Amino acid sequence: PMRAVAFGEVLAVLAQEQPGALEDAEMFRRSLGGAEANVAIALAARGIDVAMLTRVGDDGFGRFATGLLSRLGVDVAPVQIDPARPTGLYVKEIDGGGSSMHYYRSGSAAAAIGPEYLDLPAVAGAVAGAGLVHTTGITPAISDTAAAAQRALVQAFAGRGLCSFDLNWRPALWRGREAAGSELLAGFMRSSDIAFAGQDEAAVVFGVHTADGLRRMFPEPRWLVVKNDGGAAAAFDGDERVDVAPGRVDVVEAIGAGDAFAAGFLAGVMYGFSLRDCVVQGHDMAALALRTAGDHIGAGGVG
Ligand code: KDG
Repeated sequence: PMRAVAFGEVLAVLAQEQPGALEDAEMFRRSLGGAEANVAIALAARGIDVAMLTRVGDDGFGRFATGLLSRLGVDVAPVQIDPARPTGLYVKEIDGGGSSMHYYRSGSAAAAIGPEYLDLPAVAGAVAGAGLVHTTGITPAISDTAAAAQRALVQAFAGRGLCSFDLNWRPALWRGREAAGSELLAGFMRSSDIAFAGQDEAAVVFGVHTADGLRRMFPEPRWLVVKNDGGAAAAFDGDERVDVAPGRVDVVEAIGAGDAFAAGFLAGVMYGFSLRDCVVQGHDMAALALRTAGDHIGAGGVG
């Protein structure tokens, strides 16, 4: 099928080894995160030819991330190395019931990306050869220049292929500018062909509580998928709507499940599956992510 590119920040993850308060944690396991990278890894696992568009630091975490992506089948030729800024990082606190994220990413190599990044020959080449571009609501939150780069990418790609966008509302990144954030992300929803949103986050960001309400607010994307934690996902293709419940899963950790879902659905679209089968693929990929402690599904989520 067609080729894909994913644009966004790749993060090194340091996850607490033993559950408990972060202040008592002595041991951390290194892994890889970043919503768009998680999608790229899952697309590669589904046999899609996919390239990662990002910038990392000239540091060990950047080399780790690039090396792992490459081993998991993602084309890293467009990954730029910033000699002056670090690779973004987050610490995953694992305390009793769940995991929480603590970001160490302001001033990162990826946050410094601007529209000029798109002119790099390896980047322009990957985009020119792609039939699908995947972005999320995280990148516009990390810096104004990254938001501008994403807008330029989507505008340049419109009409040439499918723009996929996952809302991915991250309150910690929008604190104090929530209203501007929801307006910005509404714009990205409208300029996408395939849009994903969770019912909970759509309620927070757009004040809309139902899938039909979200469809009325965003008629533009041909495909719109509204996910519902643990419940049925509603998917629209034009006027058609299907609701598909997930299978039963013993959840190890939920982080990254939305990304795996998006990749499964996107692979379905790229392979020409029916709307229902695209959602089934989404749930299947999400189940893999739910069964692993890591954010991504490559190598069992390890590494
Ligand atoms: O969807 C999972 C992501 O949230 C995680 O991998 C880290 O990209 C990340 C973010 O910004 O939260």
